[in-house]
Formats: sequence, structure tokens, C-alpha cells
Amino acid sequence: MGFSKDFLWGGASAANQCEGGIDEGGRGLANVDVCPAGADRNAVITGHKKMLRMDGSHRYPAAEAVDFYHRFREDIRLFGEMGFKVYRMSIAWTRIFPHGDEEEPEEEGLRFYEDVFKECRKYGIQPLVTISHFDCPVYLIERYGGWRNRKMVDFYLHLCRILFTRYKDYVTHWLTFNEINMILHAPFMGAGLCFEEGEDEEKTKYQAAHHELVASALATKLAHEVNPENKVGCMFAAGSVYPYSCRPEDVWEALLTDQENYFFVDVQSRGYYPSYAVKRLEKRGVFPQMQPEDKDILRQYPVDFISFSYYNSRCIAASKEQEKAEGNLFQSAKNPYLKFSGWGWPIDPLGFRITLNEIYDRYQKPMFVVENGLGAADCPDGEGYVEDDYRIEYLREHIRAMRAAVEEDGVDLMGYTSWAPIDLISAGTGEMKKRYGFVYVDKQEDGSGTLERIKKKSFYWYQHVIKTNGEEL
Ligand code: BGP
Repeated sequence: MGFSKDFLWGGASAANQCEGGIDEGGRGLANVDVCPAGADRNAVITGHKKMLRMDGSHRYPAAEAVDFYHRFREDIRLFGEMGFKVYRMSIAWTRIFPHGDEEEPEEEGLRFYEDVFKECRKYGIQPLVTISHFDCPVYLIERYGGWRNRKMVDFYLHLCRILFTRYKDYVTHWLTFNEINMILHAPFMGAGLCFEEGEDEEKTKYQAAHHELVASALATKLAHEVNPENKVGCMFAAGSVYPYSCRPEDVWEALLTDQENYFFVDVQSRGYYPSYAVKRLEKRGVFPQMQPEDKDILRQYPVDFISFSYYNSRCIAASKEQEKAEGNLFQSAKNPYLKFSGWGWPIDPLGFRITLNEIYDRYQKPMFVVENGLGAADCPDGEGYVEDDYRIEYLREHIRAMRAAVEEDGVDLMGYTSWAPIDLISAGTGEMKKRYGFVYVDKQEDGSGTLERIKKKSFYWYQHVIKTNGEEL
């Protein structure tokens, strides 16, 4: 009973949030590099402020991040010590292709990830690789307009071909795009989109989304051709949507929000645009332009498994006057029955079980939880030790709920990677002080610190969870 013997326990990170070293190894500039911390961040990540170069008046947290680029051996050793079976990580596209449209890849970049994979294998850790985690070369944005341009499909597939071939012996589990539905909420991060004055933003977002969906299907095809052992997953930001009340208007709004969210996975998993999307996008005049072959591509190459992040549930009211709660770049009404994190995100472990059930009911495919965790401001003692009982509590309740979903509800779950095994930069705010790790990194909000790694209390706790295969929490 409980989790299967080969359940994949581990942690998840993203290149731009942990690597740093942005001008080393021949790497080019990426959209995520030019997202500043502070007041302008939101306008930049939503595509409303075009800042495609770094300037002297902003701070750019991705530039150094937590220096995984130089310290990956130490970090992976710590993951090994916790007993990780899997490490979810992403590729910085511009390490492989600095501009994005070159023919020949950058050998130094390829070698860097090969070294990372070898290091993982040394500890029996299997890499789970996100091909694009909010990652797009700036050159492709300037030259082609990012994912609004169909040409991106070819550039992305060229990257995929290089990755699948070169890393055939190290990697068999791939995710095509991180949180693909985030394109609607943070389109610069999700698709390299900067909007022009007067542009129909929704139309552009759905066009870019269509290109990513086609690219994802073709990447799945390619992955299977290069290595029949390859398994490819989609990845979306999940979290059940609750109606604020049983008023039918609230229930209806919640359903619409759900459909907006599931749209991407409906296409990636079922292989066609769901009828609700066809009708609504056509009515709003934003149905994307398609090539004649697209329908077949989507239908023929659905994903092998469904992966998702879960941080919280959402609560939706028909009336816009309800008090708001924060969340993973989504806003929702404040649920009066829940507690909230220091950043105002709802905490809802039962919501996790509900979400797991909903997704499994909808798709009937193996699932992988690839992000879940608590962002908190840790206070280290004189030795740098953090007693993060609040994080343990959050994870314990969520893993308990996940176990119930497996044990009592029968959902098919391949693994769980918590966000994040080591402190890193926040995607939403660019802050360092919003920490998620089992390992503390001595790096402060103003960029100071030694970058030393120190195990937190949760490190030992998670180690025990893995050792007992989730039996002892
Ligand atoms: C998801 C992203 C991650 C990660 C996480 C936590 O949306 O896939 O990259 O950062 O959320 O969010 P934040 O960093 O804003 O706290």
C-alpha cells in the first residue's frame, strides 16, 4: 500500500532561478535575465514594459542567482544525501544556442549539462528535464517577436533534437514547457511576448500558445523517435478552483476559470481543441491561425504523462467585490476557511488531494507532481541553521494528502519533486528572501552573502520521508 516501490522522490528547480553565470560558457541573453527585482518586475513579466537589456538602475537576480553554475557538484551531493531519486531541472536555451536560431550548438553549454547529468547519475538520481522553464533567448524576441511567430516552433525543435540526441544516455523523462498556462498571466516569461500599443493581447497570447502546443506535440514525436524509452510530459500550474458559494453564478465563474486553465492540457493530452475553447475563442475573435497539418499533429502526438505544480487552490466569485487572495501569479477571492503563507498564498492540503483526483479523472494518465512547497522568510541562528518547522508542517500535510489520493482514491502517480530543494530566486517577485529550500543559501536580498550552503531542519525530515517511502511523515 502507499507509494509504489519505484516512486520518484526529489526536488525541482529552474535554470534561471539557480544557475547564475549568465555570461559564462558562451551563453546568450535570455528573457528571464532581464526581469528585474522590484517595482518594474510585474510590468516586464506581463509584457507591458519592454526592457530587453540590463541597465544600471535595476537589480537582476538571475545574473548570479545562487551560483549553481559553479556549485552544482556540491548541490547535487546534498540532493544525493537526502536520497533523491529524481532531480527536476531545466536547460537554459541560451547556453545551447546563444541566439536561438543558430545551426550549431555551443559545445561548452552542452558539456555543462552533461556534467550535471553525470553528477546526478553518480548518486543514482534520474534527471527530469524541463526543456523550457520560462526561457526564451532575447535575440529571438527582438528578431522574431517571440512565440507569436511560427518560426519559434522550428528553433525549439532544433533545440529538442540536440538535447534528445546528446543526452540519450542520461535522460528519459522530459517536460516540454513549464506551466504552459502561465502564458496567459506572465506572457513575457511564458512566451517572450512584449505587447505593442493597441495590440490585441489576448489574440497574441492564444496565437503564441498555439505555437507552443504544436511545438510540444512535435517534441513528443521527436523524443519517441530518438529514443523509444523517452517519456514526455506536459506541465501546468494546477490548483482546484472552488466556487465562492453555491450561488450558480459563482459555480459558473469557477467552471469558466477551470476551463481557461485546463485548456492547454486538454489539447496536450486529448489531442484537440476542446469545444468550449473553439466556441469562446472564435466568439472573441482570438482563435489562432493554424496550418492545415496542425490538427493532425496535435491529435497524433499527445503527452505520455501529466505533470503539474500545486501550491494552492483558488476561490472564484462572480462578484468582483470579494476580498482578494494572492497565489501563483493568479488572483482569486479570499477563502475564509484557509490559512495563508507569509506571501498571502492560501494553504490547502485537502485541495491538493482534490486537484490530484480532478486531473486523474479528466485525463486518466500517469501524473507527476513536479512542484509543491512553501515560500517563507527563514531566520537562521548564529550558525546559519534554520529550524523551519512551518515548512515541514506544510510539506507533511501535503504529502499526507497526496498519499491519501494514491492509497485511498487510486490516482496513478509517478513521483513528487518539491519546489525547491535549495533556496533560489523567486520567479514571481525576483526576491531571494522568499525561500523554499531544504538547504539554506547565504545570499541576502541586497545580493550580499557568502553563498554557503547550510542544511535546514527540513533537510533531515525530507531525508527520512524518502527513506521510509513516505510512510513516516
Ligand atoms: C511556479 C514556477 C517556479 C517557481 C514557483 C514558486 O510558478 O514554475 O519557477 O518559482 O512557481 O513561485 P515563486 O517563485 O513566485 O514563489
